[in-house]
Amino acid sequence: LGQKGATLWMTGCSGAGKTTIATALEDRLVKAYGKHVYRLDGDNLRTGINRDLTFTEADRAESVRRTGEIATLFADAGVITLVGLISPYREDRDMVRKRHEDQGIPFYEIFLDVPVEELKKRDPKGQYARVESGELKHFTCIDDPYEPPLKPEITLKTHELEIEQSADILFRRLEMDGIL
Ligand code: GGZ
Repeated sequence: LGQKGATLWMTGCSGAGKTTIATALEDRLVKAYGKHVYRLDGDNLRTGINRDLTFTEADRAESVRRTGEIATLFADAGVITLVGLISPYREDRDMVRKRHEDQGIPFYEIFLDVPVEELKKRDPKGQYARVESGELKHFTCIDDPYEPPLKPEITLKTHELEIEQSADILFRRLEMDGIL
């Protein structure tokens, strides 16, 4: 009864395109199917529900856990949730996957696979320059770990695709799987 929810979990370094692609996909889902879609973005959540969390390994784990729990609640309400979180640790992401599997909620781990050299070139917020100058430390994918997914449902090399192409790959996968 009602519409089925799902979670699309986008993981990857800062600037890989998590927010951009989620926004493009949201647009398509709403326009084509009038779907209830919600975006949960790491940096937005950090101003509210995760405002008590820093960038230590333990706090990143807690941020992933909370975001995963929120996504399962939304799925229960029939919402397709698009998560954009660096979520650098495999173990944390696997835990979220398990929580979805246990509740029978479709879960897609989407790896935004972009070479660091490309990220430094993009640097939309000047973060990588700040890391370079030593102003910012323990930055993921530079001097803090990022563990790439071993078996992501989908890998997007966003530097080789247009934004709309990436969104389309995800859109078609959801159609094919009967989520839409
Ligand atoms: C990684 C950091 C850090 C450190 C601040 N490492 O691209 P941005 O800059 O504007 O957005 C990024 C955001 C990452 O938050 P997440 O919640 O997605 O990360 S995690 O899942 O690892 O908890 C980044 C900014 O925060 N930022 N310091 N040290 N990103």
